[in-house]
Amino acid sequence: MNKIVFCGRNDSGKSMVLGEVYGKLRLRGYQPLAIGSGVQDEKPYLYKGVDPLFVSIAVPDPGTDVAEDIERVIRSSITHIKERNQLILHARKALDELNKVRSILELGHLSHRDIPPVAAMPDVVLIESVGINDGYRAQEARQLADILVSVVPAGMKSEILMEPGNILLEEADIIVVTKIDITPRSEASTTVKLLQRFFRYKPIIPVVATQGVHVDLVLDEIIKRFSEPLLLLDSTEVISP
Ligand SMILES: Nc1nc2c(ncn2[C@@H]2O[C@H](COP(=O)(O)OP(=O)(O)OP(=O)(O)O)[C@@H](O)[C@H]2O)c(=O)[nH]1
Ligand SMILES: [Mg+2]
Repeated sequence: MNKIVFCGRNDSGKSMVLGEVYGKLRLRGYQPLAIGSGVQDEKPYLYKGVDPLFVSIAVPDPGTDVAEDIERVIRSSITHIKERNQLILHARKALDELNKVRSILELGHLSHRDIPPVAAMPDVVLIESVGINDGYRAQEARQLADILVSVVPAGMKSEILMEPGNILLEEADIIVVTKIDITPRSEASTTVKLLQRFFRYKPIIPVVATQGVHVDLVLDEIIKRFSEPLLLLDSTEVISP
């Protein structure tokens, strides 16, 4: 399962971007699991319409940026969804049985619509890092991510952006620049240009995360990376003897 990690300093807009990406992936037929790094992430996810069944909060140890036991968190979320689906199936069966004797017992009508549908199983994981204040340095976020999305607020000071050791910018697959609607135009444009100069071959996408402006462009870049070039090589090997 592809793991997409959203990293960036605190208050940069990670949760808003993650929530937007969740919704857009749903529209394209995926079922993401959202993993936040603190209670503060829950509200923006729900605001963006993330289904609470697919939200987990895994608080990392102090000083680290993503929870070490993320695999366990994913497994336990999936187990929870499976168990819930089992209960739903049992309830449907029980309802069928009940409906058989309904008229004899003179019960009111109950229908399958009163029972929630079975949930789809997650096929992609969205993980939010904790947003350590001093920048973009947490190695574990890169190690965990199949796709690393670094979130940078448009008003971020150039000195901080260009500090040596910001590996999460250097190694990001996609850089998302947020808050372009509330940052003075010249400041936002300086930030974007600076990033473009330093990371010439990376997609650098300015967005308004709160309103979802330009998030489709982020989605396109994410989905492009779902098809691993090495996997494509494998499949051509199978096709041509
Ligand atoms: N106007 C505007 N506000 C934004 C944008 N992105 C985020 N915000 C606001 O910035 C604040 C922080 O956004 P979050 O998405 O919670 O940021 P975060 O990086 O997840 O924050 P932590 O998880 O606490 O580190 C919220 O009040 C958002 O509404 C944006 O593009 N434009
Ligand atoms: Mg957050």
